[in-house]
Amino acid sequence: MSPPMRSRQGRSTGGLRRRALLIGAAVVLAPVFIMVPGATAHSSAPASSPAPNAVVAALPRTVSITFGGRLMRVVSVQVVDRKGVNHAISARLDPRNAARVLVGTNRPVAGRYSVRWKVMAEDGHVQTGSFAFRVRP
Ligand SMILES: [Cu+2]
Repeated sequence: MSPPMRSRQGRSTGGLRRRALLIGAAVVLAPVFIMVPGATAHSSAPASSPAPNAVVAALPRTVSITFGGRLMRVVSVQVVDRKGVNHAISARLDPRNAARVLVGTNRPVAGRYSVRWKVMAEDGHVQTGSFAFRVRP
């Protein structure tokens, strides 16, 4: 009768220790898991319209860039033609989607455009990048 009791006691002590270790690990790992969603805001290759390397019939009045996470603000966006002329006249966060930047353009010409963006992610990190598309003559 006494050996099984001892072994039961031993198991329960081991279980408690294991539980304490698991709780300790959870406390240590929690900040890592909390930081993961912020990391997804860092998208080095965001989706855009026009898409990177697209060939379109005309320069859209609005170029949009969609990131992997919410942004705090737009720092700057340029839509530059081959001659170095900037065709962006405005750049703002989409009021319906804080992960999207809407860029207003004017004076369209045919040719290659470079979109150079600089944004601040929700966690305060500034990111830059660029992509290009072409407008058919
Ligand atoms: Cu960040």
